Amino acid sequence: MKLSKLLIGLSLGLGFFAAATAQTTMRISISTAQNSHQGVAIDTFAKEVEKRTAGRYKVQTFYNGALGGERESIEAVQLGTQELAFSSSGPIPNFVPETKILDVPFLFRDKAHARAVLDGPIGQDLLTKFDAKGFKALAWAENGFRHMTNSKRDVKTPEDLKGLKMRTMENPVHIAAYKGFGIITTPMAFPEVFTALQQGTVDGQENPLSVIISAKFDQVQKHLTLTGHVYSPCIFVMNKASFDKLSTADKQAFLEAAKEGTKANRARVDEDDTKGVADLRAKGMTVIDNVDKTRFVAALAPVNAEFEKQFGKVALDKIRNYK
Ligand code: EAX
Repeated sequence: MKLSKLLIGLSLGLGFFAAATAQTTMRISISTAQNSHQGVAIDTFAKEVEKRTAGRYKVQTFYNGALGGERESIEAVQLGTQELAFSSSGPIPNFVPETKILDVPFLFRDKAHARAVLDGPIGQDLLTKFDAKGFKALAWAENGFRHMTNSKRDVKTPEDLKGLKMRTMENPVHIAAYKGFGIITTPMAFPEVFTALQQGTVDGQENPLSVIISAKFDQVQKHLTLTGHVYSPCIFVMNKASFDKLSTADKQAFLEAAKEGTKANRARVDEDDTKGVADLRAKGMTVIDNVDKTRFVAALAPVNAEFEKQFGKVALDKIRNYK
């Protein structure tokens, strides 16, 4: 009799122990390499989630578009076939149209301005718009100011862009803007870009230094011009149902882990911006770092008039003038 009671007690104890230490594994993906501003974002996030939930949750990290491009990954998070993604804002307006305004060229003065807007009431209000679309947006992060690269010629003025076949993100605001420069636009998921540049399917692309460096675009692009024409946020998105299932404490843990990821991400962008130009020149790229940006802004005047109609001067000025 005693042995059976002992065995029942033992199996119950093991059962409770197992329940207490059960670990749920979730997946998060990026389209850049692990050794990048996006890689450090999700690696920090994953470490912080496991630490802050005492091991109740483990986040498996995937790099280089292993689970698909950014748009595919965001779709998978919306459907719930993938719990988390870290993405640039590129494809986001296709899911949450309110975020389109962030992609307007020359909207932000510098990174400090962009970070203040995203971390302040304007950016935080935009995060709430994700809920109705099946996402919990955990935090804004950073891709950086985007610059133009190509394999054909130096770009010193907006006229030099005319006729270049450039890969763009699958982003309606970018496509409209770059057509305004006379660029022949080819929207494409990021994991296909290196090969497209290598094969000459497109002449060029545009991305922040952090992406140009981590994607080794110096191997397939000769010319870089620091146009800084668009500020590109990144974002941590989670499947809403997966987030809602978390305890209050674990919800807080995921939100704080995302904030820690953003801190590491922004620090890496600052580091890349500091040394990136010298590194890329050392690797053989010609870098034009003194363009007259007012000429590029002026070249977009007709398109900007459209953006003022689309987004409203008040909303645009609210961002432009945010301190
Ligand atoms: O990883 O698709 C793009 O150009 C985005 O900048 C992406 O985040 C690069």
